[in-house]
Amino acid sequence: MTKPEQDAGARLTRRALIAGAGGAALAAPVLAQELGQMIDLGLPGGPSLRPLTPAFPGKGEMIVQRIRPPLLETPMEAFSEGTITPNDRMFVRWNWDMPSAVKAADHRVAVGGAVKAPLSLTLDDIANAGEHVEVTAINQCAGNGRGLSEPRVTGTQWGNGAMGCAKWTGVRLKDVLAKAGVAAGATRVRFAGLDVPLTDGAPQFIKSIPLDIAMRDDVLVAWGMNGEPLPLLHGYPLRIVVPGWFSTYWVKMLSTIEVLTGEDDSYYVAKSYRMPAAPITPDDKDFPTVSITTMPPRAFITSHADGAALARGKPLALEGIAMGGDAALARVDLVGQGLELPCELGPDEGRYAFRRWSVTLPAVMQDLAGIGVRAANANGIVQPETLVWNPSGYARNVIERITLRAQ
Ligand SMILES: Nc1nc2c(c(=O)[nH]1)N[C@H]1C(S)=C(S)[C@@H](COP(=O)(O)O)O[C@H]1N2
Ligand SMILES: [Mo]
Repeated sequence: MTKPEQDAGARLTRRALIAGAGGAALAAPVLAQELGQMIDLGLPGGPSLRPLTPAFPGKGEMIVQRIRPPLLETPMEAFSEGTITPNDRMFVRWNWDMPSAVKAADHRVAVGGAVKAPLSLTLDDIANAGEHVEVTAINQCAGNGRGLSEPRVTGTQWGNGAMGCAKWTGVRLKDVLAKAGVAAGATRVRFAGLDVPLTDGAPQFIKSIPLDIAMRDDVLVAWGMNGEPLPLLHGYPLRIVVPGWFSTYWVKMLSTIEVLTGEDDSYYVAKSYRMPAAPITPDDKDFPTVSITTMPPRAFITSHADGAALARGKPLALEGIAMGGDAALARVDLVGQGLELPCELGPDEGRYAFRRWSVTLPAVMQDLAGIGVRAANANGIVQPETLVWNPSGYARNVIERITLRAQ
């Protein structure tokens, strides 16, 4: 009997990337049968196994959460060295179908709404809109790690690999807005991309940010990712980058910039990507919600997976990555087993980047159960001991714990 996923896979297009000066395109099918070995994401609600495949264009080994529209998760092992996530290991998330080709010469960005002069900008116009800026920033899905929620929540059952850090190059959004001239009464700036809903009547994926955030010096209309043109899967030719904010706002394949007056009542702002305004219990039904916006601090052990061995009687060197979220990382402590040990921090590559941490424990004689790392940021936000549960598993930042076995 054929599994439903295989039926879906057989209809698909092989995501072989053809990128050139003229644009980027995807061609030929990624078939479900091409998917490789399975990886266990350790999701408590199960099913926990996912296929690993290098078959997506421009991608190394990625965890397949969904083939189309693509949802690809980065295996944690990709975070074990350095702070930059290579383009071929960056997670991928599309809500709706993405175009399989974009021609650079034909691409236009409409700038409209509450502006003095509506514009239709070419890629050259965007590139000439202002100073070229590079920002190193973490791209993290608001639902990163939601598959680890207990009780289980709805949405893509991500492990912790829906995150990555890249160097983004572009112009300031405020310089692009200045070309059109923001009109009096402007409140928010909304973005749309080239992707369209797969089902009739479903809302388009459009997102907006408050005007003061849009005017920040580090909020970009970006075309570069780690020194290369944005890959198609990551939004060729242009995407929004809002450092410190969850990447749901980082609209890919940017085609429209719309200045709003008043609130944004569109689906993905007013109805979705929201969490309880104050902590709730899983039984609570009616509660006020707020949009998810800024990222809280998080830290991960990358040198050892859960259940890995440690050498009894030898010093144990642990290391990993951490992020401050929307503020600089202030510290990382190893916690658990009655420990509270400050970790050494690696080079600072900017407040929105991953930063490495390391710590060495003296001779360890037994299993280390439930150890973890706790990050704190410059705003005094510290990772909590217990999960702040919410129905969509957004903004997870509970201390992640592992157990190491003495051998
Ligand atoms: N046009 C467009 N942009 C989008 C999305 C989308 O569905 N369409 N998804 C958003 C979400 S929810 C996430 S998590 C990030 C993922 O970025 P990446 O695929 O480059 O990792 O893109 C954001 N930008
Ligand atoms: Mo996301």
